[in-house]
Amino acid sequence: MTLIRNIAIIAHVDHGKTTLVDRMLQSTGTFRAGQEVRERVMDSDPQERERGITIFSKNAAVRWRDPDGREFKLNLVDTPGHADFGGEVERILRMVDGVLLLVDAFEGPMPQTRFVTRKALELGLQPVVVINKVDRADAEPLRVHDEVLELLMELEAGAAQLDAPFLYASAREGWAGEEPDVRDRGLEPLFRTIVRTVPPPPGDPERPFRMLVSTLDYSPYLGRLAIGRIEGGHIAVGDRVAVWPLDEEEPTATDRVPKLYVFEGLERREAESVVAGEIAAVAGVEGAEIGTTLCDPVRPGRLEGIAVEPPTIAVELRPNDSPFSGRSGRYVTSRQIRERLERETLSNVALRLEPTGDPDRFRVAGRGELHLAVVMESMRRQGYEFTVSRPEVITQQGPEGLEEPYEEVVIDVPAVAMGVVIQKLGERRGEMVHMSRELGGTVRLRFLVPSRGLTGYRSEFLTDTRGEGILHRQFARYGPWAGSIEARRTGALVSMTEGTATGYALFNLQDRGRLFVGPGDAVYDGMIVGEHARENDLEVNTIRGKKLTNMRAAGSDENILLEPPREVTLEFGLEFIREDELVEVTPAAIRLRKRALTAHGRKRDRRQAAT
Ligand SMILES: Nc1nc2c(ncn2[C@@H]2O[C@H](COP(=O)(O)OP(=O)(O)OP(=O)(O)O)[C@@H](O)[C@H]2O)c(=O)[nH]1
Ligand SMILES: [Mg+2]
Repeated sequence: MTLIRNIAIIAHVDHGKTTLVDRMLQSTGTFRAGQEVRERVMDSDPQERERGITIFSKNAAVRWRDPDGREFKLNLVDTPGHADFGGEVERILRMVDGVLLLVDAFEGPMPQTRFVTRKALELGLQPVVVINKVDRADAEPLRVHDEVLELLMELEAGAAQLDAPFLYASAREGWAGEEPDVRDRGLEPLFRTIVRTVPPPPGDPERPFRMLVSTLDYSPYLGRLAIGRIEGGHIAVGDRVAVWPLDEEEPTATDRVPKLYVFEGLERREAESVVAGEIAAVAGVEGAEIGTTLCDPVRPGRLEGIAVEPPTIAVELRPNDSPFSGRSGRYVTSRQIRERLERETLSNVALRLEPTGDPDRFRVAGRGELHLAVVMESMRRQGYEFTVSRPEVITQQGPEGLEEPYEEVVIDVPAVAMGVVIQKLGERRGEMVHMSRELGGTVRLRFLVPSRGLTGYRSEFLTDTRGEGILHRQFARYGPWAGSIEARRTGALVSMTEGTATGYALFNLQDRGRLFVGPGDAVYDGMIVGEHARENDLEVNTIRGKKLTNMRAAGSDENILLEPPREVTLEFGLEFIREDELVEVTPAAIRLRKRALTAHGRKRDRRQAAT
């Protein structure tokens, strides 16, 4: 029988999880000799590669032999570290029996380190602490060791958890050791520590079959695959299984299993049967959503579900009604948008689709702007078209009145930029809760800031710190409504005509503010073509050409020096727009617009806003 260990790799963003998985795959011979393998091979989604971060949790598996010749199969789950994707970590923790907790040897525990550690400890999972990036010139592994220990105590780790082994590693260089200077044994010390520390999965193969669905995947031939750890019994191809959703009193359906898989390296390998302890992918079971239990239909039983923190911000999606609607999108109707969003919520467990009372409006709630932006970006790439409103925080009624989400913000800045950061976050109703000593010329500041106050702050922060600051934010808790917070201070440059923007017209506009369109771009009445340097909106003409009578300057268009327009991305749009503005999302372009598409309508909106 194979000896199995199921582990998740958890950490704050960028602390090296996916890189470590690369090395674990390589050092166990998962790749053929000479095979070209790109870096961070688990980050296989196009948006993951473009953004350089992990977005979805994913499974892989390696085999390792201990010095006594016993073979272990390690099921690994790589997870995202960005705070917006915390739901991806929460949903897979029920699939594992231990975690590799990675912590950067310079940065130390960060907000998301605390979040994922708390979740793992609460589920009773055994940690193995890996202080990573010890190769960094500024690494301080011993300081970080103490900080992690403090974190474990603060989070009230159990006795065994507090006793977690600490390893020092460089994922990039492919080594780990019990001491920071033991660098010549590859990852052997890591594998050895894992099999020694992480308990084998529980689960009696003689008991009735039970599996909690933690991940959904799709196969072009078989449709949905339900992935989870088998907690009892076994399952074989051809077996009947029952589906028991969390909120039902009994199983709602049974289905026959046409195919079964287990993980091997980066692939899924077909299996005839799978027993308790192993992570399986079960094909062909209708209604197997994340959090439902698959079980023996004769002796059914339900497993405890997956707990996921609630969303904190929401946007409204609607069909695109701009004059350019349908130019590039294939799916443009509210029914198509609704179906796509409903499908998304099946696997994106932290995303909620809420009714609005209007069949053409969909309220989509998530854990942060990036969480929502990634969903919308993938819809756009699949051919969907729609408009999105400004993100609003989700408030709640507390014992003392209205409450809104607050975030913990950790900032590393050069000491000289400290003043402006403290001032700006103060204006945004942030409160500084901690300031730590300088490390290599930078200071670490910790704030508690209403989420609302952080909208649009990141770009200001980068300017204020000349790109040298690092900012991390993480939902902390709900707190009292902080009162009014000033939103964007600048107005919009609004096109008052439909047509094609000309270099001449744009040249004459560019000292009014920052432009979002370039010559040749199509514009329409009500489209936002730039940010006005002043507070009010300015209606502008971007399509006017040079008068033909002006002969002397004719041809001088080539001499026009136009600054390149600001690229409008989804994230930028969501941060930028005000209440009376929308982001238009289409496969070909992302545009910003006023809600009102006529000058008259915009005037009316302004009057309404003023009263
Ligand atoms: N110096 C150094 N850099 C490392 C090490 N491990 C990873 N990195 C670098 O750190 C960056 C982030 O690495 P990833 O493996 O993507 O980090 P991650 O934890 O998977 O990030 P997310 O999944 O987005 O949370 C990359 O540029 C890596 O090359 C290491 O041991 N030493
Ligand atoms: Mg990663």
